[in-house]
Amino acid sequence: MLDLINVSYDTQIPNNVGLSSDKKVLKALEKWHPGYINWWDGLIPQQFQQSLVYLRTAVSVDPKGWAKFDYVKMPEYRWGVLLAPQVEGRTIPCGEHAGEPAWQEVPGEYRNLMKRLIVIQGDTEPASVEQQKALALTAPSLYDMRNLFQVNVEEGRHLWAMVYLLHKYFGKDGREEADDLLRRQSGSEEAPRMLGAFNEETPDWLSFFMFTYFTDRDGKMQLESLAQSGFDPLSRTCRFMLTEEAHHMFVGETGVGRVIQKTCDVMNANGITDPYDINKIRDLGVIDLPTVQKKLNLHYTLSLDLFGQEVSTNAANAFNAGIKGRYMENRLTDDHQLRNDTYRVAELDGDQVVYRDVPALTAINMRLRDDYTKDAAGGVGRWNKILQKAGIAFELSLPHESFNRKIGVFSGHNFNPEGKLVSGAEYDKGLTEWLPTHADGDFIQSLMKPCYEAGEYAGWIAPPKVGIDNKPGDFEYVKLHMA
Ligand code: BYC
Ligand code: FE
Ligand code: FE
Repeated sequence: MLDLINVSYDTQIPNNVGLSSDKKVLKALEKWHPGYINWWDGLIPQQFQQSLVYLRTAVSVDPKGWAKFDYVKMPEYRWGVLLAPQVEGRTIPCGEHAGEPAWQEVPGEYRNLMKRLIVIQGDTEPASVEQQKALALTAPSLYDMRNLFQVNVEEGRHLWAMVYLLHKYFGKDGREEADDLLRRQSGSEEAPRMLGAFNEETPDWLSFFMFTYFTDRDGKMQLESLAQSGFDPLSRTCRFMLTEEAHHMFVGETGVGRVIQKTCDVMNANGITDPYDINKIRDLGVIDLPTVQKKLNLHYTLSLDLFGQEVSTNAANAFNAGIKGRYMENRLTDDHQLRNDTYRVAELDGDQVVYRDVPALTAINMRLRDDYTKDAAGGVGRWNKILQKAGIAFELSLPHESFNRKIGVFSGHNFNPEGKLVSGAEYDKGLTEWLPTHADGDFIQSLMKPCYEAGEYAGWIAPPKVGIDNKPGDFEYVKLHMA
C-alpha cells in the first residue's frame, strides 16, 4: 500500500508519489539529476557547499509536523517530489468543466496551455537561486545565511516539483522542457529566464528581503491559483509548495522589519528626528528610510508585472479550461464560470487613469493582482507599526499600480508613484527620489560586510525576535567550512 503522507527514501529521489514502482519516470528523473547537481554546484560558492547548514527537510506532507531540522551539507540535501494528499472526489472548480471529476491525466486539448504554465512556474524557481547566489558572501549573520539557504534549497525543490510533472505527464517534450529549465540563466543575453523580474539582480540583502516579501508573494498567488487547477497532480504539487512559501515571505517581512527597526533605534540613540537627514543617518551605518521606500517601490512594481496583462485572453482560456482558478476559488460563491460577470480594470484615457468594467473572464490576471496588492499591504502596515512605536515620523506605502510598469496598460508611460502622468522631464527628475539610484546601491553595498560570528549581527540590521526552530540567540545556524 502506497504511503502518501510520509516521504519515502527508497530511491535516490525522496518522494510520496511511489517513484520506486514508476520505473520510467524514476529513470528520467535520475537522468536529469546530475545536471541539476551540476547547476547547483556551479552556483553557490564552494565554501558554503562544504558547510553544515541547519536546514529543515520535509519528511511528510502532513501540515502538522512535516519538517525535520538538522545540519546538512547543501549538495547532500534530499530534494524530493512531494504532493499534498489526494482529496477524495475532488472536482474541477471552475470554467466550462466545473463540477466534473478532476483530471488525473492531462486532457489532450489543453496539453500545450498546461505545459506552458508549468514551464513558466518552473523557470522562476531556479532563476531566484541564480539571482541570490552571491549573497552568502555578505550575510549579516549566520541566522540570515541559514534562511537564505533554506529559501534556496526549497526553490530548488520547487524546480523538482515542476520537472516531475513535465517528466511524468508530458513525455518527450516534457523532458526537453525540463532540460531547458537548466539551460536558461537569470540575466543571460542568449537564454534569459522567461519573466522580467527574474532577470533582475538581487545585489544586496535589502533587495533579498524585498524580493522574498514581494516576489515570493507573486509565487504564493500564482501557486494559489494553480492549486485550484482541475489537473489534480498540479493542484496537489502547488498545495505542498505553498506550505514552504510561507517561510520565504516570513524571511522577507521580518528582514525588512529588522532593517527598519535598526534604523529607528540608531536615529533615536543619536537624537535624529528627521528621516530625510540622509547623510547623517548613513554616516551612522544604517539604511535611511527613504531608501527603504525606494527599494520597496522597485520590488513591488517589478512584481506587479509578473501578473501579465490586465486584460488577457491567455488567462481567460486557462480559467475557462479549468487549468488555473482564482485566488480561493473554492471559497467563492458565484457560478465559477463568469459567463455574465464583469470586473473593474484600469485603463488610460488620455492622461487620466480611468476604470472600466470588462468581462470578468478576461480580467483574471487583474483580479489576482488586486488580491496580491491587498495581501502585500498587510506587511507594509506592520512595518509602519515599527516606525510608529519608535516614534519616527515616516510612513511607508505601496506606490500606485501605474508607476514603473513594463507590462500592461501603463507600460511606456511616465507615471509618478501617486499615479499621476508626468512629463518626461519631471519623470527623470523624480526618479532619483522614487527608485534606488546607483549611489543608493553603492551606499548599501558599502554596508554589506559579512558577519559570521554566531549570535552577532551586522550593524544595519536588528537581531530577530525569535530563532528558527526555537533555537537560542547564539545558535550556530551554519557551521562554516573555511578552506
Ligand atoms: N515578463 O496575456 P498575458 C514564483 C507575456 S513567481 C515577460 O497577460 P498571461 C517565485 C506572456 O507570456 C510565480 N513576459 O499573459 C517567486 C504572453 O506571451 P505570449 C511564477 C510576460 O499568460 C520567487 C504575453 O506577454 N508563476 O513562483 O495571461 C522566487 C501576453 O501576456 C510577462 C507563474 O507566473 C512578464 N512579466 O500571464 C521563486 C504562473 N507577463 O503567450 C519563485 C504561471 C506577460 O503572447 N504563469 N508576459 O507569447 C502564468 O500564469 C502566466 O503566464 C502569467 C502571464 C501570469 C505569467
Ligand atoms: Fe518557489
Ligand atoms: Fe519562494
